[in-house]
Amino acid sequence: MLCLAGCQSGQLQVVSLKVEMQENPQGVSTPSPRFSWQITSPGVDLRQQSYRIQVASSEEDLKKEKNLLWDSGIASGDESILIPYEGGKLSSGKAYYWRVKVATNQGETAWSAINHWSTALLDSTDWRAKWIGQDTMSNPGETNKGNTRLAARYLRKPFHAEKKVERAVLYISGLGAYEAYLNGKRVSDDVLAPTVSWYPEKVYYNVYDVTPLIGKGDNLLGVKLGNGRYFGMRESPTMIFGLPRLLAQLNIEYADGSTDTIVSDESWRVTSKGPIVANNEFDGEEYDARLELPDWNTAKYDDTEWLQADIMEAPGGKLTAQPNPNITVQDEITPVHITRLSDGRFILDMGQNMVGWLNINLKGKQGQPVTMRFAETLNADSTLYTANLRSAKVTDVYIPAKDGAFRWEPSFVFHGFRFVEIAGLDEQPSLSDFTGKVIYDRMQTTGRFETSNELIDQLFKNAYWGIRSNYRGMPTDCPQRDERQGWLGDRVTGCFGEAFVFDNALLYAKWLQDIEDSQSPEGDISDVSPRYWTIYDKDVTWPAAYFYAAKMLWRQYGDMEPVKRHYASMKRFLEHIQQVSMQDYILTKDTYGDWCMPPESQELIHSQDPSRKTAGAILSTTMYYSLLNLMQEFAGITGNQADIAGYKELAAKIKDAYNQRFFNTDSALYDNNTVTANILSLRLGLVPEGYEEKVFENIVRKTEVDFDGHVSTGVLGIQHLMRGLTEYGRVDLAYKIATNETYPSWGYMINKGATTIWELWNGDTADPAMNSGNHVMLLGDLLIWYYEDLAGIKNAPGSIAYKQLLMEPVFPDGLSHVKASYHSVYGEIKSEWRKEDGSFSWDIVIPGNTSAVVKLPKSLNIAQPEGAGVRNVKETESGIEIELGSGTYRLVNRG
Ligand code: RAM
Repeated sequence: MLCLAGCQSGQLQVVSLKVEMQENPQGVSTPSPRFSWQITSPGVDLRQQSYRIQVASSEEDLKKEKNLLWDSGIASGDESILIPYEGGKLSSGKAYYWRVKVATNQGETAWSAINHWSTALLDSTDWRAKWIGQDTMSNPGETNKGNTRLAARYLRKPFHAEKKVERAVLYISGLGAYEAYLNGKRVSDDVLAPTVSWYPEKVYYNVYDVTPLIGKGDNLLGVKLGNGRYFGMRESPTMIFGLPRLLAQLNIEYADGSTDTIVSDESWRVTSKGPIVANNEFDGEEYDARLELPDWNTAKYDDTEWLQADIMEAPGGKLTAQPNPNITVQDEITPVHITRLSDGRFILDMGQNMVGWLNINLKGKQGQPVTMRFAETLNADSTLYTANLRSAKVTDVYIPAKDGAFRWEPSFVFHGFRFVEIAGLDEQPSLSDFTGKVIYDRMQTTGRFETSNELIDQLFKNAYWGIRSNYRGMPTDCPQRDERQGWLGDRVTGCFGEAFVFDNALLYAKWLQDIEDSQSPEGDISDVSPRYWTIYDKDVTWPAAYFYAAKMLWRQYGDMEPVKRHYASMKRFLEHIQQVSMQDYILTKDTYGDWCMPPESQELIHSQDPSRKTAGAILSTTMYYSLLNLMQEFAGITGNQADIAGYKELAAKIKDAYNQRFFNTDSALYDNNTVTANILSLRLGLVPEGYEEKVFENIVRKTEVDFDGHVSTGVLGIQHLMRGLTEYGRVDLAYKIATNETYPSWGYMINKGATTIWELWNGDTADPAMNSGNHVMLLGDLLIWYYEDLAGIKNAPGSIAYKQLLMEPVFPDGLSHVKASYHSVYGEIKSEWRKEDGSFSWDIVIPGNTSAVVKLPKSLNIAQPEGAGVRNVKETESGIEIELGSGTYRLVNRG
């Protein structure tokens, strides 16, 4: 029986209002920002029939419906996400207010709460500030050679505000990273701002409403400047663009209508003789409290000892309002254990591999450095294991100015660590003296996942920590060693899985811009973008992330802009690769192979056994083929229909040539019959019709016989393994792989103490030269499988952003309970099933203004549902198919 309960609580209303996917954002630069909302209702099968949006430049005007900049009028239809503004031209640097109401099949809502956004500086002439800094390295040991070293810069500017302030907005960029203060108070809790970029092409600035921070009379704008990626960590291969620099403009509007502008220029004062004597993302931060500049960021400080600020050259890239949120402290954890080593040092165990820093509250001795070194694991003798950090020193130093208690945390560095070695303490500290600050881009956690299987749950937790560990204005490969780069290959398919757990829309949209900004004039994509390591290899499998992530943003969030914005650049890449890397319709260039597949010996990083390795041409040709298919879709949605035929034709020729070359029709084997070769051919659509089952049988045989039910793929094959096995009917094998505890498997990592995901299947035994404990690339399609297959939360064919769900869970033997939720752009989707002793129940929640087709197999003997919300029920050969409107439902089997 289908029981209907009240769905979302409360009355019919519009909630979760967003502009450009953010709540009340500051500094929006697009001329037609897009509005989104969700609708909740106590009733089921809620459908929006029309909406009406109003925009004004003040709340009063909006309430009185006076001087409206836009009144959409009653716009019929069920669209409720990313509706573009179509009103009068928006002015630069202004605040705007908006509200929306909708009509539904259950009545009309009241006007929503009033929300707002502000525009960025839309014309370059709005900027009057100059780039400033200190153009010399004036402290001992400072260098831009080798491992760089440089002290933080402190900059300040006093100003007066005699009149009542109506609105004050700070527009600011500081490269590599800044912290801004007004009258001693931080202007926001963002850290390591602004977001990273390819500086020669793009420089991001942030916008903060600082009205409440301005006082009557004397005021002080102060900024601390760190090195970040601008004064990079190494001379090579990471880059150094130049000494840190600041651009700041404070626009003040007074109540009497007059205005004032405070800009960075040569009237500012600067010093690099402050307490942060060194800050290097790889090596750590050194803080000498004896050099503190008390009250430097307030009006009362005397800066006569400071220097006049130098005018610095602009960094070159286009000054652009940052479209994505900054990094913030997103979580805090306390350590679980502390050990004293025989030499008096302490080892702190955070209980979790995390990324961020340690806030310490300790007792020190004047001038005696307290040194903290960070690492992911320990040696057998309980000392830190640092071999896998390569040249990264990952060490923070605090030098107390006096005897006694102090509290400190760094400003311009972060570390990837679980363990901290602390030296320089005379007293045993306690666990509560330490707080681990977990940092990543400000974003909502959108997914929860629990099952009856502990390992499946732990693996989800490891994935969750791994993903949040590697978001820092770009998705990075790792957070701990001297690398930390935006490697494309690691995210090709992973980005879809990540999007179930985190709202990563703005992060990925921004990263696609980094990728385009890093493109070579010929059209090649750098395997690392922003290209702090420039790698133009004319290959395919890593650049594929550019296309796949654009598709993810469209499918998962309904955001078509990235596809539109980058279509021309994607096309250029494909044409370039066709010219330089295609021979007889085979893509010949591949750099990394099926990277990090489990090697034959546990000490190896990469396999040397030809029978395990997949030929590069197989990887690049299958992936290129899939990009041509994606481009056909992209061409369709961007109005480039004329391109479709060309892509189709090329794809067909590639498919033919590929099968001629690599497919053996007698045995249905691809090349040397690796799981990766077969599964990519199958899942990416290259297998000749009629051979699919046979190719699949090879995958199963290889996995079961040669690898004893274990994974045999690297980063490429793993992108399709779990879904591929499930799609062709072997969910039991997929489940076995997901729950294996012996090598190679995710469970093996967990048994060896991993709290994140390793770079290598054999991360405990392999050479430390390339052996991070916190990578996400081996997750492949695991999280997609969790959500789409185990929980059955999936876009219906052709549906975008879960407007129409296809809910069809799979039920591997051994799993009796799954409880999953996902916050889609329309609202929270839930799926919780239980299958025990012949009884079955499934609780699902379908958000307002969406619908679902749910499918369950005949074997479950589901009771025919009825009632409101049930739009249609079909008994089919294979089971039952029910079409449901929004609401909360419970499906059970016939008793
Ligand atoms: C490693 C990186 C990354 C991978 C490249 C090819 O150095 O950590 O994960 O994409 O190599």
